[in-house]
Amino acid sequence: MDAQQRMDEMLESEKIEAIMRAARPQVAVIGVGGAGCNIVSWVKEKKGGVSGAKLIAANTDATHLSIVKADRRVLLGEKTTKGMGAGGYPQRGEQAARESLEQVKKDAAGSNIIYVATGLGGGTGTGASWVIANALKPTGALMIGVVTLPFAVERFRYNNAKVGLEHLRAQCDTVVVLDNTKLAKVAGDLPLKEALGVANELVGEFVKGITETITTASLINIDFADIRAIMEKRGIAAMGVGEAHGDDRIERAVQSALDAQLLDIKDATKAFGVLIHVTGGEDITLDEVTQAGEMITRSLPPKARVVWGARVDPSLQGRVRVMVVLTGVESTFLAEHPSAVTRILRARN
Ligand SMILES: Nc1nc2c(ncn2[C@@H]2O[C@H](COP(=O)(O)OP(=O)(O)OP(=O)(O)O)[C@@H](O)[C@H]2O)c(=O)[nH]1
Ligand SMILES: [Mg+2]
Repeated sequence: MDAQQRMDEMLESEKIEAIMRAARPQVAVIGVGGAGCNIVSWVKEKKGGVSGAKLIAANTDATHLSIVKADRRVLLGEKTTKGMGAGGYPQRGEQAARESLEQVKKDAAGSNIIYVATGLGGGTGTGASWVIANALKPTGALMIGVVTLPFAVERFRYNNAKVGLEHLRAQCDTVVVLDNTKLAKVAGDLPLKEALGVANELVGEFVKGITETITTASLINIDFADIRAIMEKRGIAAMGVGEAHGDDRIERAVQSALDAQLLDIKDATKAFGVLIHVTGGEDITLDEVTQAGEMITRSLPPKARVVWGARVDPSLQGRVRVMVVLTGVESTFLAEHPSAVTRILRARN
């Protein structure tokens, strides 16, 4: 190879690198309220962040915010709540968010995918998350809400959570809903603090797994266009996760992802799109990934649109993890407990 050829090749690879960088979607994860900030913090601390994503923690509670790990921290509504939290009042969370929208917009600027993560039921997350999603909507980013529902013992928070979910659904392309009560059951009736940790981990894994399958070279990559196709304007999504090791690990992981009561199987047959995400240690094989895809698609309606990706995570050595996200499903929570807002909207139609 002569000098000229080497030069040409160098220029070409620089060009490819530059185009790749420009084509890679920018991602922002905004954790809102106590739970949302804990989720962001979990990802940052336990997982070293998300490659290609900015982690933003937003809360009205200054004390909590001071211990949160994130790339950016935003104190919401300094005047409204004086750094003392929204005290369980979503209206206060809403007002606090409005006061601080410029800062949030600045921090999330240039993002193509925005995740808004929150625990519904309190004041800040419930009131501020949809206001933030609404303010960022004009950027044209794909807006994905990821929320947990209150525990059964927090029944008094159900109505707030319902109203918050309805508002957020109206502002997001898709809202992935996880029920804290079901989550705790699947996790084996752990004490509250540990059950919350499991919830944070699950939401964190969802955000990190999917984002990195788009932004970094993976075993099987997912395109931004694929994600858009199944998430854009799809309403509610449900999610299941299964993990296994040893013999027939992939079958067992798929089975528990589909069995986990996190998913309502009645809804599964109505799903518009399915995202299958497989993670394994260095020893995972392409055969296993294919097998997972086949098993899951077999249990779904043939017209469902399927997107799948796979990634190696060396820390999973010997284990495989399968995550299934069903988009365009109905929320049993909203259907079973229509809130005042739903009743008013229904009466109007
Ligand atoms: N996944 C998860 N859920 C949590 C966590 N902490 C609380 N929750 C749930 O999230 C709901 C809202 O709680 P917080 O996030 O503390 O409330 P907030 O949004 O900060 O609202 P205020 O404190 O009233 O301003 C609770 O009712 C719980 O169901 C957590 O660390 N992780
Ligand atoms: Mg709080």
